[in-house]
Amino acid sequence: MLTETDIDLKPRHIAIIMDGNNRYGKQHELGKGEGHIKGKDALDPVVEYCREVGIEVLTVFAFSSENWQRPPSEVALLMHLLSVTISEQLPRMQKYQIQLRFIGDRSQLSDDLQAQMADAEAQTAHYDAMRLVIAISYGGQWDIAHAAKQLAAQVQTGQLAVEEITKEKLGAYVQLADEPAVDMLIRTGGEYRLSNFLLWQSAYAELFFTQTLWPNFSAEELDGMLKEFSQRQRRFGKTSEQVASTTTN
Ligand code: M2E
Repeated sequence: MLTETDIDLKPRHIAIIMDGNNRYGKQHELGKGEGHIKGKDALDPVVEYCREVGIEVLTVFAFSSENWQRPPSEVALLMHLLSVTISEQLPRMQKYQIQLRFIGDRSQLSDDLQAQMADAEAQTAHYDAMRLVIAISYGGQWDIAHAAKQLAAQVQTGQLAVEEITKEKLGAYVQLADEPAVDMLIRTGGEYRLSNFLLWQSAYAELFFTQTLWPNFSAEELDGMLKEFSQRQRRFGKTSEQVASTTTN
């Protein structure tokens, strides 16, 4: 686990692309979709670890805007699992005092799921040990276009001049504008892509990729990544000469 001396070098906001559920299912000869069920349970120890070490925000990619193009049976299963997971997570959120938030295009989701999400957010709104953000029907390009639309509407009504548009103004309308920027982005499952996740929010994130399929990912592996993160941050604050001149960085 993390040591005291690492404490100022840990990320405030970790984002995870939880990839590899289907490949895990195939490797273990599970039925169709059962990899996602395994994947659902892999999140719990990661959440507990993040809370334990004092991570402020953990954002996970549960369902992307591109996932709508998966086979209808898989989409249906994922929607069902999302609903089941929210119900399962609520008592855990209370136990650990974690606030649950959702980002993404909710208009694409069923009325029932939208209501369940709003209810979960309301029930956990006052918990302050950590924020767990679930990205559902989320895409980074959708997010930025959605923010641009808000500014465009202000221009249209004359509240805002075109010349006044800045990255700060646009950044105030992207999802999670009220949270610290992502400083550590992890992708499991062996692919080296961002897949349209938090594009704006991850502009300066340290990137971590692992071959581990999401259902096999663990708090131990995350702990190793946090140690690597703190070492990268130490190097970042120094010149290459300073790094070369120290034996223990
Ligand atoms: C998740 C959803 O692929 C998804 C299936 C459902 C579970 N899952 C993976 C999530 O990411 C909702 C909550 Cl509250 C927590 C995790």
